[in-house]
Amino acid sequence: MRQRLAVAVICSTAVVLFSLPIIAAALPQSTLHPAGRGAELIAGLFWWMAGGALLIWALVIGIAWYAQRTDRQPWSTTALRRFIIIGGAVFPTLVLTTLLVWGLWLLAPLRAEPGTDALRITVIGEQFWWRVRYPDGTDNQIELANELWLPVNEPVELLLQSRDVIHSFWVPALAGKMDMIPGRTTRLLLEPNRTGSFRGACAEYCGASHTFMALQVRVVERLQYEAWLAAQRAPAMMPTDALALAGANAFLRNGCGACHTIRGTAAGGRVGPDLTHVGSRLSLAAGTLTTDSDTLARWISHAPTIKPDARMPAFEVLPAAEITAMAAYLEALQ
Ligand code: HEC
Ligand SMILES: [Cu+2]
Repeated sequence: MRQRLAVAVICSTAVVLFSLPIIAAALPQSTLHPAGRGAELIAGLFWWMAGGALLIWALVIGIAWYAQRTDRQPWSTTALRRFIIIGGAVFPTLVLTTLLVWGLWLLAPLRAEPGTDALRITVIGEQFWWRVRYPDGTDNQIELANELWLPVNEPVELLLQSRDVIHSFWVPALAGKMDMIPGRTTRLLLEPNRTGSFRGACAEYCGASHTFMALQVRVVERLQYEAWLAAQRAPAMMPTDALALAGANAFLRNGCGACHTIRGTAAGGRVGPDLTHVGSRLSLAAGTLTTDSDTLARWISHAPTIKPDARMPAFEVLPAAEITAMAAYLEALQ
């Protein structure tokens, strides 16, 4: 009786465990709902492993169930020995060797070199955000932050670097993880095959705000990608609205330009994210906040409270009117 109960408990636990990945596949940041070639290969490996695990598990439970029957015939020593050698040594060796060979074989397509004319984007890990550099069509690059827009069905090579500690670049729907190591450039090949928005995260603990280091990837059609890049390439427009204009002055007067660049203005700092088009960004502070003016004002006054250890000082000592004006200015930087 007790054995039957044990089998029932084990079975229901397994059903719950095996349904977890199926539920997870529906979440926005899932390896199991791939949108790129790398992620597809990895998801394929996962499903075969999960299926195989289920099968082996059923086999083991079947044997356990058989073993607790009272009417079974005793086994001879030779039969038992053969059973242990095959089941305990030969079978696991075969299964693990197959998985190893398969895993190594997967590495080649994941590490392939894209053509020389492929899009190459540099992504640099910072505490706690992503500095992104796109080629601008000439020999120069434009600098953006915390989001990547990619044309669908085209291979893209990411050149990954870090300025401080080890970070790890991971957009589960598109490809596997790749460490960003100070002093080195690592590569990651992305080949998105479906349009949409995909969330990514830093996958290597990098400090107090590691959890607030997310990024958005937008996979779009080629034309939409080009329109976006052209808009990002343009310098910032001088605002026409009086409040935003006051904000532009306050931005320079309060020294924000020592850390931030706004192309087309005197602000040319290199410490923090480029803010030329910050109002049009999908998120603020690396996937943490929205880009409306209220949130911007809150961020400017209390950045390190919102994001512990963020390398941006709090400006709560400034008059509220100046903060509101700067927030209006930044929101208008579309
Ligand atoms: C000492 C350098 C420094 C100064 C001075 C500074 N910032 Fe920042 N700022 C940063 C850093 C670093 C970040 C990135 C923080 C993060 O996301 O982890 C940042 C982020 C931001 C962001 C969010 C950008 C994005 O795309 O996520 C805004 C907006 C911003 N700062 C506005 C300002 C304003 C306005 C001032 C002046 C009142 C200012 N900053 C002064 C370093 C600075
Ligand atoms: Cu990180």
